[in-house]
Amino acid sequence: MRILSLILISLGLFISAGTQAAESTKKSKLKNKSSVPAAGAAYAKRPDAMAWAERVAQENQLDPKWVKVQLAQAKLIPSIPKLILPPVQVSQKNWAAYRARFIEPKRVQAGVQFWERHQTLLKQAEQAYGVPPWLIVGVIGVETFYGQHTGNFRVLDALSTLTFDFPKEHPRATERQTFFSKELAQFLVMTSKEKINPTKLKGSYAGAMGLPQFMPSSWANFAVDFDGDKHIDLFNNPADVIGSVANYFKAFQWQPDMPTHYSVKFDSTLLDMDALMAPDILPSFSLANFVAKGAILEDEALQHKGPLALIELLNGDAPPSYVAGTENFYAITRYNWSSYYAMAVIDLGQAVAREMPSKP
Ligand SMILES: [Ca+2]
Repeated sequence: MRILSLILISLGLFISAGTQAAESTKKSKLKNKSSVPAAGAAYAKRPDAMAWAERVAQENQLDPKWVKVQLAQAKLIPSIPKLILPPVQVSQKNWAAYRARFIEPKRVQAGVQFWERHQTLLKQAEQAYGVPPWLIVGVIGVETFYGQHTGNFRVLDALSTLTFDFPKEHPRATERQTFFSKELAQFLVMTSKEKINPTKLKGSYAGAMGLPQFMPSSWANFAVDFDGDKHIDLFNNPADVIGSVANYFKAFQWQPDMPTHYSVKFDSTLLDMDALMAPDILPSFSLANFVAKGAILEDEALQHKGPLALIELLNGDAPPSYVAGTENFYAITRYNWSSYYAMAVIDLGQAVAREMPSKP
């Protein structure tokens, strides 16, 4: 995500596993420099890489020779180990600033064009998976500006660097290195299956790919061939992109017709902020319990059946923003583990929906 910024990464909000956008947050900054990343030494001469190739080929029924030939072409990208480290200075989170980066006229306009161009596919995806167009449009807009920023790193180089040269000083080095080793294996499985030359695919510095920035494991588990041409292509095929994002949310329990969040105020005489904040973004409170702890809800929120979470979005020195998040809000955070990300996706999707000439 991926995935965008400073603020959130710094708090480790994006340092998650398995979701496409995770850890790709810094990519847009890099992209702006439009630089082709400098490549360092090749992995052809690294015994650890060749031993890895042998093992992974066996585990995944790949031809060991083919895997070695691919890895031999992979190169260390010196900037990536630095990018994956948590920043030294923790900057203050600022939802208003974060939001302004995504909900802006050019991105909204690109969203309107995307929606109009793919209206039929978006409707088909809603019928097949129960996931509304605005959500798919919001995700693809936040992730890659509708395909404008899909990443400049060769995925093979990025994942090899994070597998064989993961920075040891990272606080969760072993866990993260293992994660990327599995992603590299999945990447080779996917390219072998699709008969794609692995050196040809580009993505984020963390290996997130295509319009929806799927990591290889997400590609393996959630990507779908939505146009039935026997291939899954998340780089060039809008049907596969739209179907795959919808399928991802269905897999993470998106519930049709449930709102993502409600506005919330507080009753200072009842307010138990510590209790309300304790479960973080995980919906844990019944409506009655939520209200008993000092939350004030209105209108349709009072009819809500499922559990709720109090979502806090910091605004730098200004007062925080709060909403009552539902299970659908939580589902969006499974794409990228951040409430700021989820809220940006929702706001962008809704902003695009409002600008659609024929109201969807
Ligand atoms: Ca397809």
